[in-house]
Amino acid sequence: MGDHMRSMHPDIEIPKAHMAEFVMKDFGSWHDKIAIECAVTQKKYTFEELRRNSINLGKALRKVFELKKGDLVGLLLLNNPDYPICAFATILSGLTVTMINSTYTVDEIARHLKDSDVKVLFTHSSLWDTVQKAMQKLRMKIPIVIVKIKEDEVIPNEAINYEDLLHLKTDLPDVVEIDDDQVICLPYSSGTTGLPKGVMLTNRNLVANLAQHDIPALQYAVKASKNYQEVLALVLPMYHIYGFTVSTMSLLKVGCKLITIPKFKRNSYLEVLARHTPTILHIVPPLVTFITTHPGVKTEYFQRLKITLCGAAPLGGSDEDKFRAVVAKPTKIIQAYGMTETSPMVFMTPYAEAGKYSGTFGHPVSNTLIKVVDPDDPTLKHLGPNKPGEILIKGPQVMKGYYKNSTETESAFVDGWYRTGDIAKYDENEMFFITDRIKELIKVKGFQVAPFELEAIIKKFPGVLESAVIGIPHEYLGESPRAYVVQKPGEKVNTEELTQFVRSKAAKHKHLVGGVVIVDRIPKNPSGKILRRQLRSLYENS
Ligand code: AYL
Repeated sequence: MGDHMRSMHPDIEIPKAHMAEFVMKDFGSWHDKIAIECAVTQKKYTFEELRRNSINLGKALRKVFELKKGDLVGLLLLNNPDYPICAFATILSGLTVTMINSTYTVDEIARHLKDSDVKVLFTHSSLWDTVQKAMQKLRMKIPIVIVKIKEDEVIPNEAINYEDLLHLKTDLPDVVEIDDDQVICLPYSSGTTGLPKGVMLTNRNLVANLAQHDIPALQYAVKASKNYQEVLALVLPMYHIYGFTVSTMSLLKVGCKLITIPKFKRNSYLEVLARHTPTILHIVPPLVTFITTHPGVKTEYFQRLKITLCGAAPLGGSDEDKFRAVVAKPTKIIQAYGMTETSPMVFMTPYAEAGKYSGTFGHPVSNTLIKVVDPDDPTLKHLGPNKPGEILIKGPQVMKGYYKNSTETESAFVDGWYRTGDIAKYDENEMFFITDRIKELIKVKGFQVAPFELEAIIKKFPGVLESAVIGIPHEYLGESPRAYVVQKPGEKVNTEELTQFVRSKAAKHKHLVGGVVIVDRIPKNPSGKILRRQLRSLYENS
């Protein structure tokens, strides 16, 4: 056993390419096929339209807003056919795209805009008021571009119409050359601790990761041809790295048709499955639960299904087996593991091995080095098989660092290894299994919830001395946040009002569905760090 383990896949050469051009490289071969279609409005683009519009919009962005290399463009958008156009346009123009969660509250949007120094924001009329409030809060004014969801929408006077930009005539070059090391994408993640931070993903990170999972991905996604096209029901939001890179970028790259719905609703999802009978599903564990338990789900929806990818949160072996039983076909379900900081793909079950084992996310993707270590061992010695330990990662997909946050960047790495805060083990076949999570992060429906962020909100509520938030198991959500609250001496906290207060400040997935529990004390170490494990066992039965 060596000092670390290497991916069992042969190393690949990471192409030297501009990320957007890399994705669009083969678009010409299937230019007239539909690339993306909204299941609700039926708005659609062919691959050629997607490419042309991306180039045009990119030029207009540079012309109208006089942006310079590396400037931030914010996307506060629902899933819709124009989303990838906005992203490609930004990247083709040498700018950086930051995806903002479209379910965010005013406070959360304000924080994201401020932290990322967004210069231009793309959004919808339905989010106009929220955005205005966020900007008032920040006392800032930036150009807002409105992307219509419905044809007959009225656009606010002060806004810029996306369509006008798309049709603007300019004589600028199609593409702005960039260095491989330039940050092109800035999604947000709280990592192992603290508040959400901008994750600096470079051109090389994203090209590498698309190439790294091209090999396993191509084994299931057939490149579009005259008579054949894969179809994906794209319901995971494109503001999350899973929806952005794994679903949108990597599948457009092979000519797959993406079916979008603006907001996930159970019925719309069922309609997409019924009408489009996708060949590929990209899901998260709560959707596995949905598919295996909802009475409206019919086996015939899966008649063309070839492969299902599931990631972002743990999926138990028995849920995987139940899923196979419902979709009936001998479908392959592949688990993937990764994180925003790793662009995101790190582990994936190889296609050939899918279904042979349950509850595993397989091997590291190519060009990836892994260590499994005792998190408390300062030498960080690789433990070898069958011993659970923290996963450490090295590879071309690992982020450059956190935006404007060198302290957090430094603590995220040790000797060049990225510390995941996840505990896993691998067996004799080098199949990996997650066993625990030691970082603060809570995962609700596969989305991140940073306890520190909720604790900061709770602290502002009358009567609260201090609080600690942890995730507790939830049947459908995976986990749900629960707050343990200590009251100020002589004061009482109204837990219902506190729950309501959090609802007004934080997006839905962060709501205190796990409840609020009043306690006498919160266990901490001498430097004041909350001991969440101890807290968990202390109040296990409350
Ligand atoms: P973030 N099993 C268990 N936990 C997981 C898994 C998995 N398969 N995948 C991700 N996680 C947890 O940044 C883990 O704690 O990225 C990890 O540190 O929102 C954290 O989620 C990262 O959360 C894909 C499809 C990766 C999805 C993803 C997940 C991206 C989530 C590769 O192909």
